[in-house]
Amino acid sequence: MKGVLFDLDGILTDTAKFHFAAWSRLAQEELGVILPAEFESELKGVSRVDSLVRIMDYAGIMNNYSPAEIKKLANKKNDYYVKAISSLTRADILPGITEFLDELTEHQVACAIASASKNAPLILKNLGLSDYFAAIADPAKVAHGKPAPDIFLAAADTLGIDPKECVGIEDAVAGVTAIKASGALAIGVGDTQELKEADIVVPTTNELDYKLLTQTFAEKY
Ligand code: G16
Ligand code: MG
Repeated sequence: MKGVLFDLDGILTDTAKFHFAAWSRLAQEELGVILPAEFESELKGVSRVDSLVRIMDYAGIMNNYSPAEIKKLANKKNDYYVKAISSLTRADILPGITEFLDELTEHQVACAIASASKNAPLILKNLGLSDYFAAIADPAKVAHGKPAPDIFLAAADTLGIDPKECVGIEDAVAGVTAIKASGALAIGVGDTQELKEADIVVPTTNELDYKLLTQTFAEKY
């Protein structure tokens, strides 16, 4: 195992609540729609514009908006979201993550970010985690979002490591599918049943450690 490819939202910090709050505000103010709570998990790992398309689809108003209007609405949501994440600090890092990153650094395992979020650099900076990552794959440069493998392939490529020598870590079903399709080993964080496609699932980020990764890797290959 030479590299670890990290999803960001739901693995390093919990931004799903901020995404949901921003979408809820936009949906209510601009579209006159109240979003049901299920949307919080449904939009995990889904790109910004695709999230808006899903919301409009749900509201049955997809055909009422031009591509330019969709872009404008997506930008508005992002303004709300960026304002919310500006208050993130080290205290918002999920349990065990800093210790896990320290361990990986100690063992000279390269780390990269494979997130659908265009705000990943800003989030890492606010959490004080930027220095741990040798690369942040740019979601604007990949053709297909998760569950396609593109962002994980791009992250491994920026590290200069074969995806087969990498482990990917994800909390979303689409993300686990993307990791498996890239050829990397998949670690799921969350519900075992929901993330059953992963090579191994742990309930929380606190259970992530170097030994678990190397053991799972050794069992697999
Ligand atoms: C994240 C979130 C999604 C969000 C997407 C795009 O993906 O889980 O809810 O819509 O990024 O974010 P942004 O609007 O900031 O570009 P991931 O892959 O980090 O879980
Ligand atoms: Mg995620």
